[in-house]
Amino acid sequence: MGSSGAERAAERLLLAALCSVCQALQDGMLFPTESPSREVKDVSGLWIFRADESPERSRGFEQQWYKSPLAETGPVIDMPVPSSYNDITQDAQIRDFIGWVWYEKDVWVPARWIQDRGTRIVLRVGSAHYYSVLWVNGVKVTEHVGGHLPFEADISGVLRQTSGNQCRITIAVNNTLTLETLPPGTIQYMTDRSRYPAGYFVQNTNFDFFNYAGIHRPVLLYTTPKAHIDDITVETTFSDNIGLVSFNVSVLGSSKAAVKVTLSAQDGRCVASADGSRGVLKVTDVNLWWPYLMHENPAYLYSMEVQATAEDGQTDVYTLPVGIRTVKVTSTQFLINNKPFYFHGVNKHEDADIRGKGFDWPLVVKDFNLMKWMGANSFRTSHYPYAEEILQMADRHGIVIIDECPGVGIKDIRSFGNVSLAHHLTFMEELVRRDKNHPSVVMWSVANEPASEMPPAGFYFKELVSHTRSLDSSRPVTYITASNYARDLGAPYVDVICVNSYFSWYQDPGHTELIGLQLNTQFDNWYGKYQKPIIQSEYGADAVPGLHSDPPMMFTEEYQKTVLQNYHNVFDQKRKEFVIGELIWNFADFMTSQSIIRVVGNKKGIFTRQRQPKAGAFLLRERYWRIANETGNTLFKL
Ligand code: GCB
Repeated sequence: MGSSGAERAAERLLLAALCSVCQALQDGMLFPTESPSREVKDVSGLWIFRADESPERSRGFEQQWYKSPLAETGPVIDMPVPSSYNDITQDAQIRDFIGWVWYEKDVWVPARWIQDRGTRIVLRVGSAHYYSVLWVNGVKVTEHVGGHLPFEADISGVLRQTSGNQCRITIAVNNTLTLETLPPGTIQYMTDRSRYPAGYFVQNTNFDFFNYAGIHRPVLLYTTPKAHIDDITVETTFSDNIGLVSFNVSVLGSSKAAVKVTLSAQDGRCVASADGSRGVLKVTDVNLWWPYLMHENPAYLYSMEVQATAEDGQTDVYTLPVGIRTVKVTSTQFLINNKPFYFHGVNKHEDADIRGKGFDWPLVVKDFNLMKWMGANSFRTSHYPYAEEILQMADRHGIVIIDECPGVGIKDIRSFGNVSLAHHLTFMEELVRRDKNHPSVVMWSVANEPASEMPPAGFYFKELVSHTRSLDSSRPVTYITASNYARDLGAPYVDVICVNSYFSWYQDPGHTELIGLQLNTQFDNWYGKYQKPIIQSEYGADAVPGLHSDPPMMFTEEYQKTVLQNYHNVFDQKRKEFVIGELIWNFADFMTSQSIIRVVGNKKGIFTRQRQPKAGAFLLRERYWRIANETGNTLFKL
């Protein structure tokens, strides 16, 4: 691949990034659900796949692979969707591929969808890494910059104009990361011909997880009536025993649709209703949404049915789960429903054998079972937004979420420029639009460990945090810092200080006896300077499962346990003051790129990548249940 290929790919990325900034989010992004007026057809499953291995990665576009069946353009292979493509084959070139890959699937669209001109047909991709272009029957229908978030296109027109109810979906996905993408990266050409062949290049990144790529979440076709509910925004509060749900419904395709909103309790009883696209519902004897282990009846969800009836009499119906709760931050506390909430939880990754970052229900349900088993009440979506289905599970189980955007590895000063900032702001808009109605989401995290000591970081984070607040005033905003309190330029703008530290691991490796002193200093410095509550948003140590030594040595299960115990001693003092949470790094072992500091991935999991507990998991389990019994409103049995 010559330099022009990657430059062209980068250029395409850039153009699309700018384009999406100009369009700034007019439409909603409701999760597709079935209703009396809506149908959903999941077209995930087996797709065909072709990586564009041409030196410049541009052959697919030059030869217009989207115009004809992909198999006619050259050799194709089977590829499951959703899944990362990297670990599916035996081919290291596919595992490490950088550039455009092509996916295709032929599906049938029900004839009645096509015939009924009042039906709108939408194609939606849950997420693809990172830059995608979508065609239906050879016609381009949309493109999208950024992984981890959904994008969709109204394809009714294309289907009605082309070959009836046969629908060939082609998706080209490019995983190239540049200084302006999120996360950022650089393509580096190796020009020393005595060491590298012509055109040799690598993708550099500054994050510690494998750069999995492909179509990571389900691909759906769904319908709505032409006049349809485009977006719903809900905000909740309460006073005494009265819950208040303010709603705002936007309808597209009709300027005079009559909107009716009905809120039902879990037993189906209607508890409030209103007419109009905006308003406030009052719920007497409200059942609040409480976190897991904070209440004996956690995660109470009402069901809000929205009906929009257009002039022609057609009604669109959409049902949204609603949890009524409040979130507030003081200088020493995090309050949920006006009661102090202590985060005892985990950091996760979307990561597993074979499927990489591909969405997988068995894995999701297993992970929730494990979190509940260990008494975790929260997790952070390190280092990017997780699948919507995961947030829905968290809503239903009362697991509290810090929702993070993929601002990870921002270490190069050129990634603090205007183009990067514009894309970052747009990303936050898309994230808030998607996740704003989840009661489980209690805080936005705009980045992880950026180079926040570099001078542009002050302006960058001021803009980013204030823009996020303007999108959603009901939740606090943070970013995760690893820099020294005295050199951090973004901290003045956040609501909660989140700090990552690895005493006795990256600093003073082997010296667990220093943790107490260093961690106390860390907390006192940050609190002394900012008087904001603090979450220890990462701490931990690698443990290769089955490796033992006493006295403990690095990489053994005993060492991981000892590090945790030393941190916990300090947390137990400081949580009486201003420390409001602890999130272990990491829930499970996960894959990284190959390097001399990783032995087939990062081993800081308290579970293995196959979700089996290491010694540290049992330690945390005892601790979390004990804390729940001290801080919750009721007694729980382990
Ligand atoms: C960190 C990063 C996380 C890494 C972790 C580690 O500070 O936020 O992405 O995986 O440390 O294990 O090095």
